[in-house]
Amino acid sequence: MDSKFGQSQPGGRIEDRRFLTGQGRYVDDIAPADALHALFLRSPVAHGRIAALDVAAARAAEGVHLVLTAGDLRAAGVTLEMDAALVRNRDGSSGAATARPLLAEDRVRFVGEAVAVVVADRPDQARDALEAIGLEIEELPPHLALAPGGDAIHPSAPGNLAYDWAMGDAAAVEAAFAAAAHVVKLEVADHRVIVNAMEPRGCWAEWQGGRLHLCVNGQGVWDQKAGLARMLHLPEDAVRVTNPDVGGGFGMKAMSYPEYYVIAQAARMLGRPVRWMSERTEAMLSDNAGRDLVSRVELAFDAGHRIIGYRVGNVSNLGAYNSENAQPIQSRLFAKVLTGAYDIPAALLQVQGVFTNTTPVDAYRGAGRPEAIYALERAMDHAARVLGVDPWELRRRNFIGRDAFPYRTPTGETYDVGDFGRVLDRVHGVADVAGFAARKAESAARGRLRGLGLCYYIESILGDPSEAAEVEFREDGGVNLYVGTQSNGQGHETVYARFLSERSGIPVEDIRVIQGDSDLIATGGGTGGSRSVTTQGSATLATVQAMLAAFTPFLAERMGVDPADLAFDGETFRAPGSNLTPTLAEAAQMARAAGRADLLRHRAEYRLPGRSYPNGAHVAEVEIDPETGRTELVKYTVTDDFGTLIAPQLVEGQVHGGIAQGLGQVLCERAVHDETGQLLSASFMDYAMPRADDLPFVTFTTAPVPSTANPLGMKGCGEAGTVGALAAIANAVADALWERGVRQADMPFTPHRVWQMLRAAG
Ligand code: SMO
Repeated sequence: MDSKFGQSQPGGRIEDRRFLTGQGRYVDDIAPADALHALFLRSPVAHGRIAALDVAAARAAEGVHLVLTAGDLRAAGVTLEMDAALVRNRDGSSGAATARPLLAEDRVRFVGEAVAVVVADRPDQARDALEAIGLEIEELPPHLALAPGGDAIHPSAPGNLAYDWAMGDAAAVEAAFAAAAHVVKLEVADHRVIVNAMEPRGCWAEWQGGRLHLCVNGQGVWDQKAGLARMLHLPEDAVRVTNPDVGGGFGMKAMSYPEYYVIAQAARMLGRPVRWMSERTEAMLSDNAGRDLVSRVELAFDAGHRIIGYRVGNVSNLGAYNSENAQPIQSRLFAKVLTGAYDIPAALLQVQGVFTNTTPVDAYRGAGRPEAIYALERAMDHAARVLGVDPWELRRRNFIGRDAFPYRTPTGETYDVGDFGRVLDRVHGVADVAGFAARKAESAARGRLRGLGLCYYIESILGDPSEAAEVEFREDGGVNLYVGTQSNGQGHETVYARFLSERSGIPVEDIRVIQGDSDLIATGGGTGGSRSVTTQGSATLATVQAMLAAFTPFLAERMGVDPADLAFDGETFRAPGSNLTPTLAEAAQMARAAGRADLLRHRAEYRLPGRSYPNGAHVAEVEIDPETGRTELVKYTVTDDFGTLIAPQLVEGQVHGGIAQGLGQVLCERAVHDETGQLLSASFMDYAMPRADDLPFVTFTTAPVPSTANPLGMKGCGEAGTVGALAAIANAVADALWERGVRQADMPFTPHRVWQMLRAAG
């Protein structure tokens, strides 16, 4: 690749001036001035039959324009049940469908489930009207255990078993375990967390000229557009969906939610804009949660500590309904990196999903891949301790060799390239692992336990492998770049504008990146699965190539040269025999003057020929005060292989954020329900988010091997920080606790829980 490209791009983010000066345009900032305010009545109990739902008083209340229940939606011809992806059971049948209604119809199945909506002139009027609704519920016993059983929440799922799925070669795994010199087993709990985007979910809708416009803080507009057309029975061209600036998505905002359809329908029925923004507790109750599974992990080793078989059984909590992508996460997506960075000949994943009377669970930063790597990497460190071998050596001995690529895993992924040994060597030096013993002694002198944890992760990027980019030369001399991905704060505007500028010579300040409007952009894959910069960059590159090709004959004629002699040097077109050296902007001006509108818009699509596999090593050191159980992350080092980097500074920022989210789950965050299914951790007083001073300085380095699966050599970086951080930090805690006799150490490592583990171990 030309050295002009790649590792350049210093300076801050273009969008930060807007964000930091209060000029961000978030969904709640830009609702139409005359929008009515909607509030949802939500179930106060986890499971019950709706015995009465009387909205007459609410309808008559001051300022109220509309009250809708499930019956009203049905009467208006709205399809009530949302769609969700289902997996195939082991016996070939389909995983259980759950007919999730937009508003609860005759049953409520989790605390926070929407039952009715009130639309009023002012929020306080809507609140008063909500309180005037007569909702009577006959309570049913909730099923809350992370295990099949209990009265069925859905008739389609007897015993609350959502699905029973498997992948792998059971016979080969059986044989490997029978032949093993050592078998190491570990149960790995990966508890439920609440995503807590800084900006809670919200939307507004307007109905204008027979068309619906839904503005929502999502991760892409096209799926939502299709969903609205389907559920509200509108032609697709009568639906416009926009995503403005979005304050954090993390997978949680990638899915559709009942509220969006209800608000859209309310606006349609009223012919007036309607707005809704969740409050924090409401968001904690109604946003899809993350993780929530337990994995039983078994590793079979030969006498030389080579892994010859791997078996994982997990049970995961789907909550009360299938959310859009929930069933595939702990099954198909978990399977993608089941065997991690290791050359394991035989593997088996067996998965059960269960319904419980809790908020639905869906994608959260990594969606299945952090869970798989967490289980595997906890087990690797555990195995090293049990077998009495160095955890670094155990990994090195089992790595897929650098010459083994492309490597096909037992679950059918083809890793294109990698050099895991080189990454591990690098991080070993940078993390000063050699100095750990001295640091541990120094901690001990202060009465602290110190632990070191390693995680070698690999990830598979996901999402739509196709993306498009369109460049439009504006009348004012500037350029619009239309993209199909969606920034939720990652800095796409900066990355895309600089990328286009570097490849087209168009000054970065002349480029406006336009995202998130289904009227302006025909198709797109949105943001998720660490796909954005790889797919959008590749598509932009294809668009630049198409644009240069389109201008060539036009300019050759103008310049009086043979098209074959015309070259673009990154800034200007040149040809021997002509002293004209137009830039692309100048070429566009010439085209406009010549009436060549076709040269003012250029669009190309690019489809990735394969997936890429970011991987790397995270090394964490923790200090624990055994008197209080307080755990502090004191040193953190990462070496990543993200392939070629387009914007290194922003990549590092993604890793920092990912580590912070991993640390949150490992040390403090946890969704806690009581025995009736009430969410006890439903505010920031009770749900502990990590804070800036919980994080040490993160040392970040890369040891890239460019991917062969896209023209840019990129691998994706958005989720990787979280994938690596979970096991690295948890392994460090487990390492510190091991010498005190703790053998089963599950996160979150809150002071109380760590103190209990130490006490229980004596
Ligand atoms: S958890 Mo993501 O937006 O694939």
